[in-house]
Amino acid sequence: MHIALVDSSRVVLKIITDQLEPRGHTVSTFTDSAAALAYVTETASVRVLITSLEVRPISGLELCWSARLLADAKRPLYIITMSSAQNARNLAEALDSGADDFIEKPPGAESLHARLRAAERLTSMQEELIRLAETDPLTGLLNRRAFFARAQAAADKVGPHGRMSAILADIDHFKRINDTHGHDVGDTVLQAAAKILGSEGIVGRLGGEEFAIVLPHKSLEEGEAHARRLRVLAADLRVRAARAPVRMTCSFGVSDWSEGATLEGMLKRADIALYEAKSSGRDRVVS
Ligand code: GH3
Ligand code: MG
Ligand code: MG
Ligand code: MG
Repeated sequence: MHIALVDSSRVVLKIITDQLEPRGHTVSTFTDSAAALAYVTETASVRVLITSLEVRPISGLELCWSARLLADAKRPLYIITMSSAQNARNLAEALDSGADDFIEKPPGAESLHARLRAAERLTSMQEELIRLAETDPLTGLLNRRAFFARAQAAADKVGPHGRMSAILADIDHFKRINDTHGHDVGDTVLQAAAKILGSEGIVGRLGGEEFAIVLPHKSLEEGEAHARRLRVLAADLRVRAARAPVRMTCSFGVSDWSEGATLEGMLKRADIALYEAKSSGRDRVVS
């Protein structure tokens, strides 16, 4: 696991690092608690934060609190506090500040490893729950809620003067595929379509046979080019079925960020373009 370790003493940092690294952990050490907070906030791979309560410039309790708030809420972070003065008050304060565990300093190697095994169990389970909550089970793409959350986070990063484009894709006459070949084949077609559509960007299944793609930093022209490639790939696909190979086509609506720079507005314009693609004959890209 990637562990961020914070203590005012380089000697303590060295002792603990020497216990952790031989067991395969990656350790990033800090004597400055503000630097540690910035690092943990920005570095998604950090699973465990071990901090002494006696650190500066921000206190260990504040560090726990801020790391809890600032680390992406969708990311498991296990926090272990350490203090040489182990007493009930420190323990309660640490846990109330968002810590998961409290150990005496310096920690014994065996108890530290046991606590890290607990951390690994818990964070793996959290990670799996987050994955399940974000994924559409049929296609493996983001579900509707996760798509909007990710797309909004990307939009916030891009900012009003950046570039971004969006594609809405909808399988043409999908109902006929279900009616002709059965629902199971319909499901297989959805999975095959998702594999093609999911190749780039933030991609979600919004419902039924409708998909959305957000391409951060891509212009309208780049979004159109991507949609045209996807259209050809979808039309060329043959999905195996009992009777005969099943073909499909998709319609695409493309828009960009430039008018108003809101996710909602951009997707609304893509939806209008998709409607136009449908009403003008399907199997095409409109922007
Ligand atoms: P259009 O070209 O206008 O988009 O026509 P369409 O038939 O694709 O669209 P319509 O909205 O009429 O039908 C969508 C169908 O998709 C109806 C619904 O039963 C089917 N569907 C929705 N979700 C699933 C799914 O998870 N699996 C399967 N097999 N079918 C689904
Ligand atoms: Mg429809
Ligand atoms: Mg459809
Ligand atoms: Mg539809």
